[in-house]
Amino acid sequence: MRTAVTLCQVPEAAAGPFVLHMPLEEAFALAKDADFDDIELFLPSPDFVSVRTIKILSDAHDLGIAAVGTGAGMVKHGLSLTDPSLDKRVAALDFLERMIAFGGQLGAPAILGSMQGKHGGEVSKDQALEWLADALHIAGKTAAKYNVPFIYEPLNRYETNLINRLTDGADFIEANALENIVLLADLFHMNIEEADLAASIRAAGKHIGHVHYADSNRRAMSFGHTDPKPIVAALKEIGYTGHLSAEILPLPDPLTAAQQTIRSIRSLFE
Ligand code: LER
Ligand code: MN
Repeated sequence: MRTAVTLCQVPEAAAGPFVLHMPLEEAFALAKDADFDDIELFLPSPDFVSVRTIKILSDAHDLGIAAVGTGAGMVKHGLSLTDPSLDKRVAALDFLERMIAFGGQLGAPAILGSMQGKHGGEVSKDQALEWLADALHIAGKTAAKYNVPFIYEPLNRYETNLINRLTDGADFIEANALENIVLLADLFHMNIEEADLAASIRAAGKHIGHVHYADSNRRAMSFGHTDPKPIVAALKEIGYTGHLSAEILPLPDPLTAAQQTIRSIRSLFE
């Protein structure tokens, strides 16, 4: 198990659930000070910064790259894999593939969250899920070229109407025989959608490849009302060895949120 903290460089997501919003060098230094193993990057596009620059920062601060988010494709560029427009869907997949290549060169998988989009209007649920499965087939194959998985994230009902629960994500992977796709268990979304977080983690266990470690109110763990003990027990039971990544609000301030995450993880794992 490794720890990670989110670093966002997307102005459109300035109010989003990311701990570090400052310039890259400063953010890497703060992550190291707070004693994280790795960084999760949320960038405006795959060409915002060179792979080489990130490698230099990563080596200088002895921090790996845990994953790269692709949400800017939606929040900045308005791209979704289930958009009614073929041109938009093609552009969305292109953005995703370039993000996979960017992360892949850093040994980091890319995450599909908000770019999965929604069904509605002229797009039926079946149609949207078919497009999603087609895109995940391609994303899984592209990621495999870099020896990383591709991460699919079920989101809560206010962000998508496609797949909201972990076990539905697992069924989707199996029903579509998707290869090299793992699930992201975001404890904030799960707090809204799951009847029992630990039970869902056990049920979807073999598919889970990444965890967003957030409390019920999307603040650092113990700043809300989630009990992390049964969740961590379930993660241990399924043999989870991936990241616990702090995709949380930087409250009351980035350093306190970062340090609280580390304190929570240490208290449960050591
Ligand atoms: C992305 O990881 C996520 O959880 C989304 O809720 C971001 O809006
Ligand atoms: Mn998330």
